Amino acid sequence: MRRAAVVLLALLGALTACAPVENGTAMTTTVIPAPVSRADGEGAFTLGHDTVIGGEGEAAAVAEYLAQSLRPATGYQLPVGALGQIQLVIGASPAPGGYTLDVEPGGIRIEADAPAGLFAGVQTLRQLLPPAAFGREPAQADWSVASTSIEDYPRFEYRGAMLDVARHFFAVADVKKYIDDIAMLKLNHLHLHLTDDQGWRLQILSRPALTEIGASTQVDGNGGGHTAPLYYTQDEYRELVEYAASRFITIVPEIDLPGHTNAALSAYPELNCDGIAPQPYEGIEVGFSSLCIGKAETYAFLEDVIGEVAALTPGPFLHLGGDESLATSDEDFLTFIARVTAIGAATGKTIIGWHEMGRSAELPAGTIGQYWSFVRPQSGAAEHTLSFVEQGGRVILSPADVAYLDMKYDPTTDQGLVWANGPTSVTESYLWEPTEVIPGLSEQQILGIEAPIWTETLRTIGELEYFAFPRIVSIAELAWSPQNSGTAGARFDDFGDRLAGLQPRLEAAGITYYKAPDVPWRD
Ligand code: TNX
Repeated sequence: MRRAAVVLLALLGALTACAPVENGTAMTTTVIPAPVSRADGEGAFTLGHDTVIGGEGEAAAVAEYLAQSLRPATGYQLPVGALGQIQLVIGASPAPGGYTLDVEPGGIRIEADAPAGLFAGVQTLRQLLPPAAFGREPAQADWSVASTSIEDYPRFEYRGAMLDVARHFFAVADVKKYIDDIAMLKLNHLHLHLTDDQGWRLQILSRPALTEIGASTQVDGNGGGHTAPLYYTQDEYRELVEYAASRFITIVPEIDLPGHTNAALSAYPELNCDGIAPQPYEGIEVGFSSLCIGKAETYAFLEDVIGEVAALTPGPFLHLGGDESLATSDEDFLTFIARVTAIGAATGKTIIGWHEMGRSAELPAGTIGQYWSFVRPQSGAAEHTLSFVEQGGRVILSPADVAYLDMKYDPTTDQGLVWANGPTSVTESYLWEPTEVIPGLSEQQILGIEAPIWTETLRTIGELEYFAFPRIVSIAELAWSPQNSGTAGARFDDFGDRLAGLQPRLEAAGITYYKAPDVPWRD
């Protein structure tokens, strides 16, 4: 059975190998997210047994990543040295975060002013190779890259995905796979929604009951299948931070406060105004829990938790939630937000909050707002979002009706939710313009775009991928590529074509995806 699968894979590899070659020259393949500019040349560079990948100093780790990504499929040794036919160079970038990539028959050169730019260039190069390059098994292919010259850089500096590990827990290996999936799309932040009513997923040494009690459940109980605990130890969290960093992805931890806190309230009775701990929660309602705003114990708790999370997290951001605090009075909410954001800012981190946090006029300077209303803002949402800008901050856009990956694709999709204006097709996920969402919010005030995936109905990495792909590709392109001024129809035709080009690569990479009817898939 296993052998048959390997033979089948090899055959598939041989078939796909023919695809990019026409009349002996490698055919142009498309890149997604679309690069800023590209001019194709004559001929092709072909990877072979003697290919060396060159990269010194800060370029060495990226060169090693490229070698590791290509060794399994090509079977070549691809040693990394100072000089190679594929050369990674720290030098100049066309713009921050960007790179240049030149492919000629004699060699390939990627240049950037920082390793993150080289890494983006490497992701482009992987897409210029035959699809089998994404596989983890030896494949037969003509490992050629058509001559081209690319200049590329991101439109927005923050390009994110969010994963809710609270409603359902995802093991370290699953999160690593998701990190690899998003790295391919040049996303550079992974926001982990670590706490909610249904579970507290990060060990806090000074508050052990948070995970001893608060991590005992998830939606629908523990599913019966979990033998390991439903949380990350601090070592496991560090492992995720490091793995993400090796893909130039910054982990953004979220501790959701003051609502969405039933798990914490069930672990520490003193956080409740009546001193009585509620039962752990396994449903999917929102808005029923709140920390007790008036108690000193609440702030002692927050000092402990926020101190540990900040110390564990090398990245600049700390997300403190603030959404859907429906069980907290307006007055209490404002008192709480001023206090908790001050505790957060005292750690040196930049605070991020869901847009409701903008109800407060006492945010630490530079606090970032994350907008999660619709492409046409619902009441109050635009105003609350602009409040962050008035207080010296910027905005991350996650409009729920286009960027929430947990929405159904259409009414027949198993699982998924529909509250955000009904199902979200791939077309809808792509055809919106970030600067048109909030009147008065300029391009410079937008830090970036993020695609959250909430997991009330999603249990496995395959299910996550199925809901994410291909809509996360839309979000990644909106975050990276220059604004395209064509008509909606022309823009989606161009995007759909390139998405179809990604299909054999997703398959080679073992990424589960939805064969959406609005995409012109090639098979
Ligand atoms: C809204 S968006 C939520 C989450 C849910 C999600 C489901 C936001 C800040 N809160 O609590 O999981 O909808 O799509």
